Amino acid sequence: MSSPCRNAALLKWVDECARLCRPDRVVWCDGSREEYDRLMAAMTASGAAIALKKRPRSHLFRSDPSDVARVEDRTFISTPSRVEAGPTNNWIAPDELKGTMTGLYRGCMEGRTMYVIPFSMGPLGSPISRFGVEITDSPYVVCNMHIMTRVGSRVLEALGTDEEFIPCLHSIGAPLKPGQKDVPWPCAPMEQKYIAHFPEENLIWSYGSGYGGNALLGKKCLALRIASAIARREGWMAEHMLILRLTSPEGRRFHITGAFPSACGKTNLAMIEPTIPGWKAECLGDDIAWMKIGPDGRLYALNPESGFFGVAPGTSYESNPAAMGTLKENVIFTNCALTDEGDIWWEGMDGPPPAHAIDWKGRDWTPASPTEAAHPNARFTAPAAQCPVISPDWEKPEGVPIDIFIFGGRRASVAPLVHEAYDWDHGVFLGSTAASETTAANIGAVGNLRRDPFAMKPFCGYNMGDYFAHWLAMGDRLGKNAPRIFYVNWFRKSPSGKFLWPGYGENSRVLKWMCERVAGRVTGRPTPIGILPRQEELDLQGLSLPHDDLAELLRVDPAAWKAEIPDIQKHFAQFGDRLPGRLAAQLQRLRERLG
Ligand code: OXD
Ligand code: MN
Repeated sequence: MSSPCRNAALLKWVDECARLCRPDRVVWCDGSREEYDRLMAAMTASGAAIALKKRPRSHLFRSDPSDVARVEDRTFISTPSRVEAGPTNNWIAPDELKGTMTGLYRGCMEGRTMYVIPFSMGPLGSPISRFGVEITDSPYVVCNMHIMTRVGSRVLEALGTDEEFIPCLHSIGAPLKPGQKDVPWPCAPMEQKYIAHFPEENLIWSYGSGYGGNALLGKKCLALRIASAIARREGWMAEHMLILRLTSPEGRRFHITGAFPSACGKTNLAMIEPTIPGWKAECLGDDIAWMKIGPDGRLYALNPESGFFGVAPGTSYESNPAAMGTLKENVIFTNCALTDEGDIWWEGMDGPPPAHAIDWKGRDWTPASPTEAAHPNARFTAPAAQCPVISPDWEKPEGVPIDIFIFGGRRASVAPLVHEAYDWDHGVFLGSTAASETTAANIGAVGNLRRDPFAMKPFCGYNMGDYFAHWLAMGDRLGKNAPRIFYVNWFRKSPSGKFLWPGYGENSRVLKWMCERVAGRVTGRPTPIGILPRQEELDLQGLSLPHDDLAELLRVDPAAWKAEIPDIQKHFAQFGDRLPGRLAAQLQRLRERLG
């Protein structure tokens, strides 16, 4: 097929990649519905996809059991010096990594088609948006990119003859010999997987995995790792944050962004249905926020994605009705279970489990089976526009002005339900020390406590110490317009291991308190760790929360916090002289307040 592209740099790069990867053919993706349906039909015919009888235009994929999540151990920030990548990233020198990966890419698309996907992160025409082009040999990736980004001819048109783009090269790393039969989910062994970022060149190379953030390169690779490095250079922010609008009964709008580690309920909070009367919520994004200071000096946030790549297990009409409403049609499901009626199922979905299903590995499953039917990191890929609570302003080119930042994590103890930072520096301290128990979103042990600063540990494209400094610098620029900073923990447990807070829609009660703090309607109470609500300031009408549970949720235990200090010190020490003195001063102040 002759190329529809007029952009000289893009043509040259595609030509170089084709010579290196040696695909049987090159296809320029036009982003049309017809293209999506054609690829899905081909994948259904080959056995890679299963068309779901119960959901129009929806398909189920089962990955290789070794390729089920992001691979942080195989993810690299390849800056010229190790210190630029910092202690929280894996590092290999660019020459060495390029040498290794070039060897892997050589001939890696033999027997396959190379797809060229021009895409835009953010709506076309927005001053905040950026272009990327992903080259991939996975039609599954092409279809996911159709949902997660704006793709195709309109982007190619916007790329014109010389518009800049971020090149993203992806291969599943599984060439086919002539006559060799393909498998449903081809990928390379773990030790050959590389998710590589070259921030100095704005370049992304990914090899060996077809799953999620490893392969949909607009998401974590471009919109977080590379964008965070660009944002630092250019003076804006690329964050692992949901974006939410809350409107009070009086009609005042509050815009909130929230950073939580993967699989800690970010999508649920993004689509919250408030349980408190008169408050309305709209979703603007569930995973990533790009934020720039606007002409009025406030911070404006835009979601660069156009779809949700959400964790399926636990999603139900009870926990997240808006997500369930989004999943009725045009959805890609990965590693969910298949019911005998031709629908998907996962643990935690409403109603009783099916009497029989096919599990994510393609085996017969019944409720008596010893293993889960869906993988804990099973996902749905769904268009954001289908979300019943999507805000009419979610694609507003200039974004929305942010009032509130929330940080949080999953902690059984120590962190109370909510506390507010005393000021910006203290808020940056809270973000920089955020801690959470690990989840299935990454390959590795689940349930261990780790510090995940700003929920960006796996996603910061440069030295995290410099990233903290960038946050401080943004606060200096924002001054009195800076959003207020809060820290939440929906996951605190009683000594007997029971969750103390009901979570989900009831989290609106905590959001309301934050809005009332912003509006100056409540004072809170100062504690050594920050400002907590007075018990009577939390709107708990209609909620039967035992008094002791409330007291425990809002309890600050100085001894437990003092015990945290050596761990925070150790965490900070890894950044050496890149740790801003202002954060060391915050730690000292916390120590003093704890007495
Ligand atoms: C995600 C993640 O997929 O954070 O959003 O893992
Ligand atoms: Mn995420």
